[in-house]
Amino acid sequence: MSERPWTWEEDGCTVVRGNARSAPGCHNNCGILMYVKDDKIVKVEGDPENPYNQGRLCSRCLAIPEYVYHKDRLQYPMKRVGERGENKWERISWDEAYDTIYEKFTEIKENYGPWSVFFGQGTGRDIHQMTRLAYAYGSPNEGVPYFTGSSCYLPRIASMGVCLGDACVADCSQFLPLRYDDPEYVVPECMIIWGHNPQNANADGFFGHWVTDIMKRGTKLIVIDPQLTWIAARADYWLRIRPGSDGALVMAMLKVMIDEDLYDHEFCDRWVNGMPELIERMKECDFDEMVERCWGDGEKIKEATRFYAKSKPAAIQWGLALDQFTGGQQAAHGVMSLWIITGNLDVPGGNVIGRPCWGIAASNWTGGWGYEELLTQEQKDNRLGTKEYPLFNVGFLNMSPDISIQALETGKPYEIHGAWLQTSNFLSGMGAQPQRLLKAYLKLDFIVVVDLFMTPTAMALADIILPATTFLERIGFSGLNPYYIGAINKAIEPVGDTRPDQQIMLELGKRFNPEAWPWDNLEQMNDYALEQGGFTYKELQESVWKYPEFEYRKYEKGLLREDGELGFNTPSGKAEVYSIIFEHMGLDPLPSYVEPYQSPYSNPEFTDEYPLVLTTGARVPGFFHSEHRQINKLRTLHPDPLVYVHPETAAKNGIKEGDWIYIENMIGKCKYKCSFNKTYDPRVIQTEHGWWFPEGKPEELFGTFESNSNNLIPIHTGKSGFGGCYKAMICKIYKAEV
Ligand SMILES: Nc1nc2c(c(=O)[nH]1)N[C@H]1C(S)=C(S)[C@@H](COP(=O)(O)OP(=O)(O)OC[C@H]3O[C@@H](n4cnc5c(=O)[nH]c(N)nc54)[C@H](O)[C@@H]3O)O[C@H]1N2
Ligand SMILES: Nc1nc2c(c(=O)[nH]1)N[C@H]1C(S)=C(S)[C@@H](COP(=O)(O)OP(=O)(O)OC[C@H]3O[C@@H](n4cnc5c(=O)[nH]c(N)nc54)[C@H](O)[C@@H]3O)O[C@H]1N2
Ligand SMILES: [Mo]
Repeated sequence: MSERPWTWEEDGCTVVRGNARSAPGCHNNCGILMYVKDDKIVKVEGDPENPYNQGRLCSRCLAIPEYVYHKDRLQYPMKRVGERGENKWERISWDEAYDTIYEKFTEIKENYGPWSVFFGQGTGRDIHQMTRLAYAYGSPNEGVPYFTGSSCYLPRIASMGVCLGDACVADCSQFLPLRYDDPEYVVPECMIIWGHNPQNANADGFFGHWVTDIMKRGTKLIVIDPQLTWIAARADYWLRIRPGSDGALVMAMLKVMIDEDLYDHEFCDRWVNGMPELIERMKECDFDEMVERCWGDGEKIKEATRFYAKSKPAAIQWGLALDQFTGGQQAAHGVMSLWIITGNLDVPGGNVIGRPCWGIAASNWTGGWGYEELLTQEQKDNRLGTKEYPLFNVGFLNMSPDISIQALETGKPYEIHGAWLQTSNFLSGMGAQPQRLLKAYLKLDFIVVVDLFMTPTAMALADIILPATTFLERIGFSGLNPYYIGAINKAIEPVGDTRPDQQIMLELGKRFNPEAWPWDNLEQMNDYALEQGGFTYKELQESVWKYPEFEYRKYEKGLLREDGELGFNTPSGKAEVYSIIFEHMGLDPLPSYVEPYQSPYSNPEFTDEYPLVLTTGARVPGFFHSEHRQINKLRTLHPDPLVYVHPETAAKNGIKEGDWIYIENMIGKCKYKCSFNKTYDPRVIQTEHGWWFPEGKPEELFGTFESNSNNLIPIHTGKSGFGGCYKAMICKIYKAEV
């Protein structure tokens, strides 16, 4: 709570305080001051009093006035009048749009069953109502039905859910409104940053600058990354490994922990399930082989492991890399075992357990709002992937993307006929083998896209496009993080004839099942959701943010289990380095190393032709996935799609810095501009992701297949159904003709 009001007058402007949210896409809820004159956003600033970001904002938020008033923003609903992809559209009213959607989706339901419509979304946007919309219609198939391996955070969430019963995050005091000044907080002595670039990404509700904040207070870093990032350059240890081999590194580290007796016996005896089995597994593990596999330096790995193990407390902040190879789930199990066996679990400055504030889940990660009461058993049974991949049943209500793609392509177990696509431009960003996905989606009878811009996906597939608003044009509450709930306070009226996503779902939801949507407007719907916290939207609006009570060491206080017993919400009641659930599912119950699907070791026969290891998608500051390419302020700083190549590797292939090059493998090829980076192993390259060219031709889908490294990424997941190949493929490079 702040002493200042939520709105005031300043220099001829009305200042509205709020918390940022989507659109545009972002994983954060930064405190923001929006300056409004004549119902127009003039500028935004970070709110210095907000404990989350303490006044700081990134370039994307600062560029928001350009985004809100961009000439390309969709202004009204449209229907397609030419062929798909022909760029022929006609303006329609909201009523006509809703009527058509109701009619077409009802027809599909009657002919093929409601499960034949997918409800697909992107990452971290503020649309948790979409599950309810899907369920009100009768479809259990909600999630990311084009994102092989659910390759973002869900593999880690699933592993934590199974082994810990909860999700953990590195503690930078973010649960405490007093932050670093709270006497209960302890600054970690050591933090491992694993496959993650906090300053560029601010991923999953973890604000990157917190790492710099704790470094100023003494924390020393170990960074695990194939490139020397800004943060790696400031670390005590930078472990440069081969992309996709993180599982080998973590096995080597666990081996050191066990062999050198560096783990916390007292904690393990009381709270950990499976230490004897882990010790046994480590006897079989060959340290040198693991080091060789990850292209690491054995001595440095030993030193770094000792440093982490001896630091009290110590935290691990991990990133996307662990989700994006097929052995990611097993590697994640290994990484979390590090923080478990060192006793850095749910202690100040360690890896702490976070749950939705007051149980109010505004997160769209795992689906669920209305699942129990709105779906029939038959509908639930038709959720795709639950039989093939039982891990989708443990706390997860999403469909499996890989089985969804199979259903699209083969009609098995049943045919798919329609799709509601809200917040995803998957042909440019999420989708591996995007041209294969395009072909599969073109078979559908009816597709609705809800977005703010005419994206390649909307252009290629939409039969109806609905224009959504930014967060400045609506009310709501932010709840993607487990630390606090912040008000999304409307600063201006919607631009043109756009509507908030939440209102669109409320209005359409009412058509499918009025009883499931008993609210007259967004404020009532928000009040309903916030009821559990004991406050209304109006109260939240005025206080701008509210923090729930927070406690460390919840397992010692009986706060994690429904039965009120001490311990963790797992079958053994303990933190499971040996997972009883994985064992039941026929998955490896212990951490292990799984070689990526395609690599110099799994397919040595390809190394002559494709000698380089390819990783993709390291975040750049000005773009969120495929967004912001039309925002001049940001694009000027980063005009072209870049591939990062070691100068020696470039020279060997006759390539100079700034040349356009082809990157190619057995799946496909793409074209990027070469940028030198000496910090990679010469055998490794990295591309950016999410590129399309809004300035390009709509009928050519804005060139989105040209510089799209997903052309080289197969649709292929791991044994558990989690983890794709985005950060571990093989390839070759050569100069492109100009
Ligand atoms: N090669 C490679 N590919 C990757 C990755 C990688 O590392 N490498 N990363 C992957 C990861 S981790 C993820 S999560 C995916 C992300 O993939 P997506 O989440 O699908 O991201 P975008 O492609 O940007 O598509 C988002 C679309 O939603 C629109 N949008 C933004 N906010 C809102 C909103 O509030 N409402 C509505 N209606 N629309 C909105 C945007 O304009 C944009 O068109 O990409 C994945 N793709
Ligand atoms: N500006 C911006 N911010 C974003 C996004 C965005 O598109 N733009 N996307 C958001 C989303 S959805 C996500 S999931 C997060 C992701 O954010 P992060 O978790 O930070 O993930 P990346 O930036 O993809 O990769 C992080 C680091 O991993 C390294 N890396 C690549 N391959 C490997 C590997 O195999 N092993 C290891 N150990 N490291 C590897 C890369 O070089 C990079 O420095 O960012 C979120 N924030
Ligand atoms: Mo992501």
